Amino acid sequence: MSQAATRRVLSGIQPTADSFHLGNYLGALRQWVALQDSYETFYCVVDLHAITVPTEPADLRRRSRRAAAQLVAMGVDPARSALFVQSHVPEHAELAWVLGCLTGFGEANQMTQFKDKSAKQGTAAASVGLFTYPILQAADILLYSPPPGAGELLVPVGEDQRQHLELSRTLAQRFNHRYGETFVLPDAHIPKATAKITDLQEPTAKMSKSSSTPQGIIDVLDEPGVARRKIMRAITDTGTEVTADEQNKPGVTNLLRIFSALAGEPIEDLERRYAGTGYGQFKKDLAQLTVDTLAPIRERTEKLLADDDQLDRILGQGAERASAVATRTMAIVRDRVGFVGRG
Ligand code: AQP
Repeated sequence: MSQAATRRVLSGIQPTADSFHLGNYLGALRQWVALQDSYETFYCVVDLHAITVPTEPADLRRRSRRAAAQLVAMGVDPARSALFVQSHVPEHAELAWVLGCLTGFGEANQMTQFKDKSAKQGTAAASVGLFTYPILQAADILLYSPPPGAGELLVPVGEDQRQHLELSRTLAQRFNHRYGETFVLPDAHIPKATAKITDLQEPTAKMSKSSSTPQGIIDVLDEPGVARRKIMRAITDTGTEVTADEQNKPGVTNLLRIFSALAGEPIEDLERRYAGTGYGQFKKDLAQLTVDTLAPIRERTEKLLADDDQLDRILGQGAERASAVATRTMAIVRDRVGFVGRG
C-alpha cells in the first residue's frame, strides 16, 4: 500500500438505552478510542437503526445526546474523530436504498440477528426496517470507503456483528462487479478476548440491553454501589476455583474475561493470583476495578450532558466532516448507477 493510503475506521452504536453497557464498552467502544491514534475515524450514533423497533421520540432524542456524551466521556476525541448522528447525513439512507436493490430477499433472510430480534415480538409484527437493518449498516460503512486500491476500511464491532460485516463485504463486491470498482472491502476488527461479554445472570447469553433482567448487565452509567452489587451477585459456577473453563464454568470465565480486559492482565496471571482464595475476594476486586474504571466516565458524561449547546456543536462539526466524505461517495455511486445528474 502506498504512503498516501487512506486508513479509515467506521463504527456506530444505537441510542436505544440511557446507558451503554460493559459489553458495548469492552467489545467495541474501547477499540474506537484506541484506533483514533492511527486511523481517520468516523463514529456515529445510529438513530435510523434505533427506530427499527418502536421508539418514543422523546426517548430517542435524549438517548442520542446521552450516547454522544458517553462516547466523548470514554475518550472519543471530537478533534480527531468525526462524531455524528446518522440522520444528520442523509446519504446513509440513500446508499442503503441502492444497496437494498442489490440484496436478494433470501440473502437478507439469512441474518440471524433479525431472527433473534423479531422472534421477541413475533415476526409478523417486526418492521421491514428491522429486516433491512444490515443493509443500512452496509451503507453506513461503505459511505466512508477510501477509493479502491488506495486504502483500508476497518470496522470495530463485537462478535454479534460478524455476519452483518460479511454482508457489507458481499454488497461492496457486488456493487464493484456490476458498476465498476467503487468500494474497498471492509474488514471487521473483533479482538477475540472481548468479542462477546456475557450476561452476569445468564452467562451463556450475550450481555445485551434487551436482557431479561437488569441484574445481568453492568451499565456504564450505573451508580458505583449498583455496579458493585451486580458483580457480587453474578452467577458463579459450582466449585470454588477461579479458573477459566468456557464449557463448565461460563460465569467465572466471563468475569475473568472482564477482569483481564479492564486490568490489562492475562487471564492466566489472574488464575494464579486467585488460586485457592475462592470467588469472594476475586469478585470484590473485580467490583472495585469496575467502579474505578466507570466512575470517571460517569462523571464526565454528567458534565457533558449539562451543556447541550456544546454537545450539539460537537455533533454538528462531526456531521460536517462526515458529510464531506459521504457526499463525495454518493456522487460517485449516483453516477455509476446511472442516475441523471441534477442540472
Ligand atoms: N455483549 C457484548 N459483547 C461484546 N460486544 C458487544 N456489543 C454489544 N453487546 C456486546 C457491541 O457493541 C456495539 C454496539 O452495539 P449496538 O447497541 O449497536 O447493538 P447491539 O449489538 O444490538 O447491542 P445490544 O446491547 O445487544 O442491544 P439489543 O439488546 O438491542 O440487541 C456493537 O459493535 C456490538 O457488536
